Amino acid sequence: MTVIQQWISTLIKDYVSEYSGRNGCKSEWQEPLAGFVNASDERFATLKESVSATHALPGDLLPDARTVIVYFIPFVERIATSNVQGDTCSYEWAAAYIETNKLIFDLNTYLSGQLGQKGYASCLIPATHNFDEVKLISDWSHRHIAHLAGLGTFGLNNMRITEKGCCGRIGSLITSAVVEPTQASGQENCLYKHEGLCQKCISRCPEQALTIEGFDRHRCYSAKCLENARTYSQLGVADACGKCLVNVPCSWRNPARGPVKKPPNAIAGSE
Ligand code: B12
Ligand code: SF4
Ligand code: SF4
Repeated sequence: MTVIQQWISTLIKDYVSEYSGRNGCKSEWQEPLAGFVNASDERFATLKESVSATHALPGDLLPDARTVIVYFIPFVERIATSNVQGDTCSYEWAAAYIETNKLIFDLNTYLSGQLGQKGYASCLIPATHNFDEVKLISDWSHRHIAHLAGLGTFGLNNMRITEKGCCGRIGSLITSAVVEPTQASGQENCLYKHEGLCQKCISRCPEQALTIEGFDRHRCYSAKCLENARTYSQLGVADACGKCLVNVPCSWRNPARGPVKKPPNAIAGSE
């Protein structure tokens, strides 16, 4: 890791580790992962085809853009475990959705301030709700930015599966600071894409919005996310679900790395 990569990664880790408990925030997170992509990387142009013709380039949002910082903030396991049972998303998952969106906004504001003290400009991007409500597509896809930075790989459940799994949220920030880009490992992390196995995410979807043939984003949104938003309206806009992320092999780790080694005193068959 270079000095500036290390500096930014540490700012992100320290900020996230100290966030829980502030202003009544009850959610907790594991240590985040960060990646970097050169703002003039030619692959940004491909997002106008793979995401939408109106997908922004970094320079559209920050004229002096040099780097896009992207990070993945994993939830602690209890938040995902709470969302395993039933078809309605758990209270903890809904609250973590809202609190992590706020965390991403606050973290980006903090990073922008730290970069500003060194003379660099930044452009803040929200975690979500920056999408077209008819097409359900955003002009800034954090997942695709993570793809360009080599942070995780796309799973069958559409999530970025990182070395710390997929149960968490992604944020990004454009800056005029020059930071060396990070690279993909070259390995598929999803067991289905890696070796044609698993498909557990598909069987967990209560609405059959996620199938082996594809993903029906409108069904996911109207049948589940908006229903959950109504259930938890007292929390804010919790248009979330996440059943296809929890209790699956990629929830917490990169499953393509092989089975988890049991500690020496583990009881056989206790999993
Ligand atoms: C609009 C939106 C939605 C819509 C539509 C989702 C969709 N898949 O299109 C709705 C409301 C339905 C939704 C639902 C959910 N969302 Co949402 N959503 C977004 C939002 C705002 C924009 C996504 C977008 O524009 N997608 C555009 C389409 C075209 O791209 P895509 O969805 O990523 O699909 C692509 C991949 O599948 C890709 N792909 C597959 N394999 C490969 C391989 C390669 C090599 C490449 C290049 C691409 C690729 O191809 C598709 C087209 O390009 C982002 C935040 C943001 N601004 O980025 C969050 C976001 C994607 N959502 C997120 C989450 C967690 C969810 C939910 C679990 C809800 C929840 N929080 O409980 C569900 C999951 C549904 C699912 N299984 O996909 C997270 C994902 C985190 C992660 N680990 O990856 C994001 C990034 C929010 C965040 N800040 O963390 N979401
Ligand atoms: S549950 Fe299995 S098939 Fe689905 S995304 Fe995770 S590893 Fe891939
Ligand atoms: S978020 Fe819920 S409704 Fe949407 S695809 Fe996943 S399990 Fe299905």
